[in-house]
Amino acid sequence: MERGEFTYHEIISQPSSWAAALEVLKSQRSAIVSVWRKGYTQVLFTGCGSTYYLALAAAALLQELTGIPARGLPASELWLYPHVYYPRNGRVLLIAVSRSGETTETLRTCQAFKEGRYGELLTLSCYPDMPLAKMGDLNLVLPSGQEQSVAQTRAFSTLYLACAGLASFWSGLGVEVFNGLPEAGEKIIEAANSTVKALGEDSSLDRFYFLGSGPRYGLACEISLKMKEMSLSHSEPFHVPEFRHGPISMVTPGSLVVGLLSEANRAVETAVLEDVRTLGGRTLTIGEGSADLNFNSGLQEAFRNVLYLPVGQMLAFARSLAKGLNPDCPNNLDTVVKLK
Ligand code: F1P
Repeated sequence: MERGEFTYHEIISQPSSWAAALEVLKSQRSAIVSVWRKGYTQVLFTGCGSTYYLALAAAALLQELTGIPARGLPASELWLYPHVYYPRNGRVLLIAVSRSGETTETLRTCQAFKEGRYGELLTLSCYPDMPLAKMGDLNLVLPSGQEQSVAQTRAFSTLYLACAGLASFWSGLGVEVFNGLPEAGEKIIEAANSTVKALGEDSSLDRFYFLGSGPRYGLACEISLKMKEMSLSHSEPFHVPEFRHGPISMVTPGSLVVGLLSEANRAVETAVLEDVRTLGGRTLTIGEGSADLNFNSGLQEAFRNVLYLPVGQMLAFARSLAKGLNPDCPNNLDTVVKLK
């Protein structure tokens, strides 16, 4: 078997996995809408590792679209410090996300949430027979996200897309906001291939920074995690303008700063990347319209965010192979973290 065979297949098959996820959303629409009718003072998304970063991205998107306060938190925080995070009054919607559906911290958080009667629990996972998929008031299962690799790629983007689907339903929209997304995914995977391969194989690069603001910050965190897990490289995520407030000191000719550009704040964000180039650092910009890698999707910003993911995953994958590693099996990491 080739190094990275599973991960490669999981990365390039994402668009069809997204199409399958959209079908699940369509079929569950009325159940999803009725969960929201109960009314919440606070929505909390939770998960561990990749799915924690997903929680950050999904919470930002949900609040942007619905106006209801939403936060993303690691499951361990909610499990160990519930009083720091649950409001004293009002009803909470907890949305627990897990590829495996069996990560201990996530399960313990959900159990304690139910026992504490804080509100409703919605779960999203990829395996119907795992414990998480039986715990919620509503359980959404996205089998197309299932994976053989340890590091999440297809699972992350598919579960994230499902969360974006919740946000679209709960803001009164339908799945048609995602029309053309799988096709746009195929296009960006094809268009980004040679650029990310060349950067991934460039041994003069020794540090990577991923910048994303608003609903893109959690995605920048996830891409940075891919770089660590798959390629054992120094990598950090930041909100875009935050990069100037200290991290910019680290810029050298061996730095690659990747900008997940927005539409509304494009000028502010590209100025940060210009500063990096002035200091001799390298940059790569991704977004709709003028960017090194242009999605050219025609989709609304809130519903095309998932397109940043394959580009970052492919960069990490190329770097991993170039370093002689196996992207399918990151060092010291298991597919699921189970505590005794
Ligand atoms: C999340 C997790 C991550 C880890 C790796 C494997 O599990 O364990 O913490 O970084 O990507 O997955 P899950 O609860 O989403 O299955």
